[in-house]
Amino acid sequence: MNIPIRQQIYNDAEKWIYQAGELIREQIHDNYQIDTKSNVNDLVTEVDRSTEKFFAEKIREKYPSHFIVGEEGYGDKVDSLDGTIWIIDPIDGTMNFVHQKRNFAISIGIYHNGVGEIGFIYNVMDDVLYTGIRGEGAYRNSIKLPPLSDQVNIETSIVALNSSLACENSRINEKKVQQLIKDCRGSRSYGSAALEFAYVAEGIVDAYLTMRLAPWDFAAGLILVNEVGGVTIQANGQPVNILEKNTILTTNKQIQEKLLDNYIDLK
Ligand code: 2AM
Ligand code: CA
Ligand code: CA
Ligand code: CA
Repeated sequence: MNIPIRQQIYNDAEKWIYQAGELIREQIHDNYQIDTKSNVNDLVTEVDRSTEKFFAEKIREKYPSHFIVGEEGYGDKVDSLDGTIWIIDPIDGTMNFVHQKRNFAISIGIYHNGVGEIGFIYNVMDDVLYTGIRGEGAYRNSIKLPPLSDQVNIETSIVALNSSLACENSRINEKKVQQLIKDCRGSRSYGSAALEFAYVAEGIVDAYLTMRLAPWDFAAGLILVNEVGGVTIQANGQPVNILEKNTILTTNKQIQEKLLDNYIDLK
């Protein structure tokens, strides 16, 4: 992607994210409508929908040739990586949004011909914006993040994962996950995939493992983690498909190898 165009897109996206964040903060104590999606614990609110609509309208007005992939249905039907695609999760961590009124993020990944160019993860209530720009680095509120440590052992690592992975389940060997939880220094579940990616990029969490994420959950995070020298793959070691649901392991290369060899055993 041409650099001046990328800068323009970056500036617009950043401006819209701060505006959307302000709108969300204004509504956080309102009596907004809460619905369920695939199951009773899969929540969506009016605020998720209005926030995605806000981005879709801004993007279509300014960049009519760009494509939008969004969780809440305001995007386009996209089945090719050609062109510029904005992959948007208006609120990542809706359960946290509803129950905790914090610990959720706006996540936007911008891809050009399949290459991740710009990633934004905005922790709305903390007013912390993580950004990643291909080839330029990753930032937390404009402060550049250092490269990930490559010296970390499992024993000194903090691993983020969905705690249901340690329960009996049909997708991953839960005994190995339990062993990982025992062997690592500490495990965490934040309930926002985007923030979990951001924490890996920031180096405050060493790995994040999860069994089912959609493009809008990982599109931005993958770019951030790349920029600090980390890697994001499927839990079976294969590359991630940007437009599909994936299992996800994001971490530095050393831990990735140890996790794949010793702890991740897919059924
Ligand atoms: P969401 O809040 O945007 O739906 C929760 O552990 C994390 O997994 C959140 O980032 C959540 O994103 C994501 N997630 C992906 N698919 C989900 C589903 N079917 N139900 C609930 N959370 C889901
Ligand atoms: Ca959702
Ligand atoms: Ca999400
Ligand atoms: Ca969401």
